[in-house]
Amino acid sequence: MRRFLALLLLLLSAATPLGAHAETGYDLWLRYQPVEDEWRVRYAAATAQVIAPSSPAIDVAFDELIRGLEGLLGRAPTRRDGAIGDGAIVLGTEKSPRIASLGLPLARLGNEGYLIRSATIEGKRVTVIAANRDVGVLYGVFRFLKLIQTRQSLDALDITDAPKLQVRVLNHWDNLDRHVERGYAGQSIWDWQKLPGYKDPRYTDYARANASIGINGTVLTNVNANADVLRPEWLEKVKALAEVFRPYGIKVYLTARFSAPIELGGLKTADPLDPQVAAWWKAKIDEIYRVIPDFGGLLVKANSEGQPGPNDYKRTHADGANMLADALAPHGGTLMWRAFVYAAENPDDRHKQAYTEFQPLDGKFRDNVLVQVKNGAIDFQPREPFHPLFGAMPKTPLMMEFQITKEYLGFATHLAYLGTMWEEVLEADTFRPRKGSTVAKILETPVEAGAVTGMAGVANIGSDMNWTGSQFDQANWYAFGRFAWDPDAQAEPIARDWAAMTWGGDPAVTRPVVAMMMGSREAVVDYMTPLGLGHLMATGHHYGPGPWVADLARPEWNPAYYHKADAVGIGFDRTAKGTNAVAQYARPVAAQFGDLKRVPDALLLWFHHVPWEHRMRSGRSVWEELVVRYDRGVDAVKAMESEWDGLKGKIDDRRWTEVRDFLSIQRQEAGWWRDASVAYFQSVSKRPLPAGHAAPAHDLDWYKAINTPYAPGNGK
Ligand code: GCW
Repeated sequence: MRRFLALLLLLLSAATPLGAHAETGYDLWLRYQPVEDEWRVRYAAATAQVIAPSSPAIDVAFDELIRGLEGLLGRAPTRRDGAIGDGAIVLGTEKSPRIASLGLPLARLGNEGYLIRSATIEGKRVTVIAANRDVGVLYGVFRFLKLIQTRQSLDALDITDAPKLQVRVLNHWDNLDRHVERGYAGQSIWDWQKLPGYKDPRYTDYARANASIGINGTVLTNVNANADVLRPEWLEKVKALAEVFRPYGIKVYLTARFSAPIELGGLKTADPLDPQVAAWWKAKIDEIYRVIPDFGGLLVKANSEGQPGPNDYKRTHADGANMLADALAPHGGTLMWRAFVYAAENPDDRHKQAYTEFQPLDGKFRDNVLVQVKNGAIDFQPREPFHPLFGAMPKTPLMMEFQITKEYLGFATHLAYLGTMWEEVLEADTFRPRKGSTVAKILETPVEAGAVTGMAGVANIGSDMNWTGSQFDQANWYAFGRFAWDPDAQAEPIARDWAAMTWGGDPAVTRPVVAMMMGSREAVVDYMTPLGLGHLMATGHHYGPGPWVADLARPEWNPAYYHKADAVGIGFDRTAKGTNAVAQYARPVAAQFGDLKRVPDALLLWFHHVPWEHRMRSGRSVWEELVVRYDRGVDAVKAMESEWDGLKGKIDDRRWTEVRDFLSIQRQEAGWWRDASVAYFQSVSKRPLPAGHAAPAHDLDWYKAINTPYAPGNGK
């Protein structure tokens, strides 16, 4: 009986909100599993103590510290105020006299930075986590817990950190019916039907996860959504979410459909220069701020892929953005205006259209506008060169838009760590205005003192138990937060942190996990779009290969538009002999990309059309190299599979099995991409496969006949 009771107790004690889902992945990187005995001894002194006056952010920081210590160390002695104890982890701001008396260099930490320092207060050895604002203390607590999660020493700590960008937001492409455009992790986590009455505890865990990586804003709705979220009854729902997120330093933002004055306001026009239109928006925005006083602002997709916008009235993007920005400005709100535009009527290379349209508007946007630019000029492909707008609008705040959800990198099942892709873009040198002006530097450097900076990530979050559709896709959410905090960060240490927090501290596990992650994106590039190819996926849902597609209404929707393969050669000529898109880059960059001898292999076919016999650096022809790369990609997935097999028993069974099964799906789909692409390109090149490379399993028609109308995430 005793035994039974003990067992029951054990089971019950595991049934805490996060623990209940232990090892399904629900806990993300905040698992707080017990450290090994030797570390428990080393961390023995740690005691949570808060000396800051209670506030929503301080309270959640303290709760998190206790939760973390309890999980990691199996105990969490706590104190509130009173005498300082030995080993105390002291949380506070300058408002706490005992913190102020330490004379810490808090000033340069700004509103969100923090400091973690070993110190002595009242003769006791303590760890101070201090900040100017309460939210900084919360960020500091997460960083402190990470030290334990990644088994660092807690002695002689001297850490200061502050975000390099101000606006660090997720963009949810979530519609009000809970369909997530390009979502592969179930439905939207926003259960609008039950809001505002019921606030799912999951919203709190969402906020915790985001705060742990420094994300401070979330755009709740899809850039393609209708205007309904701006109706009063919906704003009440948004308010309920804002209340949950507020203690975690997270502001809510919404998308604004440009035609809302017509659809909601009954006006005849949405012309941004029409006074009635501006008045309607002003009233609407005032209304939003009455409901949500710290509302973050609006995000707009205009005149892109059928969305309404100022061009409909022969006005510029600046006219549209400024009208909304003016209404937001009195409330301190920010307007994010997307530069992802290309027009059906415009026959010019799609690569050039955003630059052509936006660059001349440099300096014409209000101060509270952030122009949101995708990392590349086409559309979140597995590899694209950096967008030529970075560095080309020195008077306009530009924010980065990355896509965390893997629309073009294998949906949820393919293991593809995007940290390496983002690092590649962020460290790219724009040479604007000079050498060393990396994309990261451009994002970080305000265009004038006090100007706004930011980064957005299209979320991969949904209602799936594991949040992101797969265990490894959590790493992409995590890495996005880290890069938004510090665009100069490196993918590998981020992967190491994530792996240790997510899979446990055993190096026999983390080493292979990190190795898999670091090579994973290149594997996807190889089996989908090697050598600078891009946009070769099937139509609509974008699931699987479709390089043969050439019959869609708009030219730039067709894969054939991008690869331009014919009997003679392959690739898109964007040099001066072709569309001259290279000229949109600074001269040294254009010179490199535009020169067949200097362009990196990885971008060859992005910028050049070459004959099939073109010699690569490897000595192979481009045709042979293509096949070699496709096979290399498939082989890399097989290698990941065997690496993962070796981890059986070293990690919990449920997550291990899920990853194993996903890798097997990935291997099959990588093979599908390889075979279909090789079959197609061979039908065009009419060349034999290089020796040692197998013929596709089926003929081309077989691949063309594959039809998957219910693949998830399609737009509506
Ligand atoms: O990548 C494309 C997607 C669309 C998306 C669009 C955009 C939200 O296929 O689903 O729409 O980009 O970024 O606006």
